[in-house]
Amino acid sequence: MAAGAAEAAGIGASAFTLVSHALCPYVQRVAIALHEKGLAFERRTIDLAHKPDWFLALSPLGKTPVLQVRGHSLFESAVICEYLDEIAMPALHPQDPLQRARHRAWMEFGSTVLNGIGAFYAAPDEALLQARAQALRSRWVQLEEALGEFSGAGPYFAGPDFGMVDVVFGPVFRYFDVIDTLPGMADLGLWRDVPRVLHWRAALARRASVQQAVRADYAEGLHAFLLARGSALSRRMGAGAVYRTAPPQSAQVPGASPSSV
Ligand SMILES: N[C@@H](CCC(=O)N[C@@H](CS)C(=O)NCC(=O)O)C(=O)O
Repeated sequence: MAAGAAEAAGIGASAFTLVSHALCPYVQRVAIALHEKGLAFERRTIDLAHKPDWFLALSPLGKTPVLQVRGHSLFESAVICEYLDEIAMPALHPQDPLQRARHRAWMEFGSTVLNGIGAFYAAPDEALLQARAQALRSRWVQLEEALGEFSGAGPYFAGPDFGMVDVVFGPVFRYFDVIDTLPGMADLGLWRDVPRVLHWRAALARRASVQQAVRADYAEGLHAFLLARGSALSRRMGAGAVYRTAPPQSAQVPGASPSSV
């Protein structure tokens, strides 16, 4: 990265700067991992609908997150999380290479679930919305089975210790803290007969690192984002709907309208 771009980005005062978008689940992964490691960091939040030049100079794919470390720009959230796991304790991956590979595979599964969530909230009509909801439900059923194998008495993916698969799924489940409140969602039966997944989701929602990965106005920002999609879900929400369960606690609401977050 050019030094000028770093200056424009305000990077340099702390060892880690996380270039963020307020709703991005991949950014949240990095924020959670940094918090779990006790590593202080600064945030630089951008509007993905209007990507600044300094950001495009840092991010080869034009995506958040970017983690700025000693003048270097790291991109791709999984890569960044793996890096953080190599430089600071506590370890978020198992020691055993085979188990570690299995956990990485479930991290990748988490990325596929995020794509499924994006497809769900962008579904153009009711038929597709319902089909994509059922596709998501199938993912929860797969996770229910995986938890039976990995989690034991829980509460996390691999038992008592919080790990990298938990880092990935904290942001996945957070979407549903808003989505579950939307009209007609209960009828879709998304969470029927997946008690282990629900137990896991609740444990992740209580984790300080997961809670602190977003701003206080996240729920309101996500609600506004979903409402603006022009999708079947937006129409269910209704024009002019205001999110009331989690009133805004911070002044800045994201102005970004990327196609997905
Ligand atoms: N594989 C990437 C995905 C990152 C990603 O898709 N970020 C979204 C926001 S959540 C983004 O920057 N989108 C802007 C764009 O694609 O133009 C990662 O894990 O970091």
